[in-house]
Amino acid sequence: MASESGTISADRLSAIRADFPTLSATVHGEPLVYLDNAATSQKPLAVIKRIEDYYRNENANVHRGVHSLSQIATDAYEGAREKIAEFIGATSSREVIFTKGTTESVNLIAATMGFGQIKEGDEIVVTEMEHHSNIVPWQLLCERTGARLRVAPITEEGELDYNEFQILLNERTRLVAVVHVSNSLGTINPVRRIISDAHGMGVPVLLDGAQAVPHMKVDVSALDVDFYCLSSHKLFGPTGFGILYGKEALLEALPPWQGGGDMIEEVDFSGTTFNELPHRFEAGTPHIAGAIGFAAALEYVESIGYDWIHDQENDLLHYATSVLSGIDGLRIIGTAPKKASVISFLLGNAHPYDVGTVLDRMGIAVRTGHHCTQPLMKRLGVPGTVRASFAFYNSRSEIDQLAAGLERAAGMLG
Ligand code: C6P
Repeated sequence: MASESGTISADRLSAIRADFPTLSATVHGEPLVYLDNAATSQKPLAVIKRIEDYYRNENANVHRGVHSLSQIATDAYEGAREKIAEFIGATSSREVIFTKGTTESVNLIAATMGFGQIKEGDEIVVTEMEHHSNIVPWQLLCERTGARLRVAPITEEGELDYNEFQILLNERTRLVAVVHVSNSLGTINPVRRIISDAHGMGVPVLLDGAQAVPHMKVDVSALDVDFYCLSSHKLFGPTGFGILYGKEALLEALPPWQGGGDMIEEVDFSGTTFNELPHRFEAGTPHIAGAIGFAAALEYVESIGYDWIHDQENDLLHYATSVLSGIDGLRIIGTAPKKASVISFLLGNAHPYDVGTVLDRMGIAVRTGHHCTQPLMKRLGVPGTVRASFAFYNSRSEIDQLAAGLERAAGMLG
């Protein structure tokens, strides 16, 4: 059994783990070993309590009421937007659109660009390692407009083939839409270079940051990225809430998306005028508790610090890579030199689902299957993988338990 060594302080780790009630759960009578953080992260008490406090004491609709409670809710909700804008380095909270998550953020851009900005013959560049959320909205847009989806290939190791990516950029390219960190492989893409090369051709860049923000500090202004999409629930906040960041001028140039309350300035049967940013893209009663809970999650992450998160996860990634590589017949899928703390693998000829089921009986939660990246699985010639994804609250001893579970699964399934 490994001690919590390296950069990890055992005391700090156990204090942090105590912040997450679900980590004390049992599954099939065994202590939970939660290694499915890329699917969704666990929530700290600070977030749970903030949401409870909102519903107990501040619950009212926002932007609508003259009454005090509505103003309290509105202040908390718009205060959350300020917090989120500051956290991601946006120059103004007008650039922070609230959505249901990364999927809706990408769909918002794909749908609105389709009203005039993308035409027949235009091209959108993605990569082979995209999540379905960053493929299907562009396919729908291409079907609607006659534009073409171009796909930059990856190497066997799971890195972007940069030469091929550059070749795809041309005078027809209207947008580059790339995943910042691959959910299936952990690959960290060279997004600064991608943005600089795309901008050199006058092409805006959308980054799918769903798997980046849990692991690293992202500053959208420093990156000079045009659109950035993320989900609260992967960053220790509530589900059903996320962000579309967009440069103000680019958002201003897009038409409204969904129609309804809050996104309008004035409605008349002769025509409607629209609200200003960011509300123009936020029709209907929003996920108020989602925004407030997410702001609490960001404050929690700041209290831990991305430096510590990075050191801890780096330690876990390297430790797990070394321990899992020692298991007979285990093959790691995705070996890019720059990776976040995600390890996909196959165990001999065992089906990933069977491996996941055996691990679950031991209380170990991993994800199995195609991870919503079917084209990537086809490219790599695998039916799916087993994926262990680590957060800063995981420990080396949990990786030892995973390894022991895999040895047992190998014996049972092999
Ligand atoms: N990936 C996973 O287990 P939503 O569902 O909208 O919050 O996020 C979608 C999404 C988009 N891009 C990437 C890179 C993602 O990883 C995800 C969600 C989860 O890998 C669930 S499929």
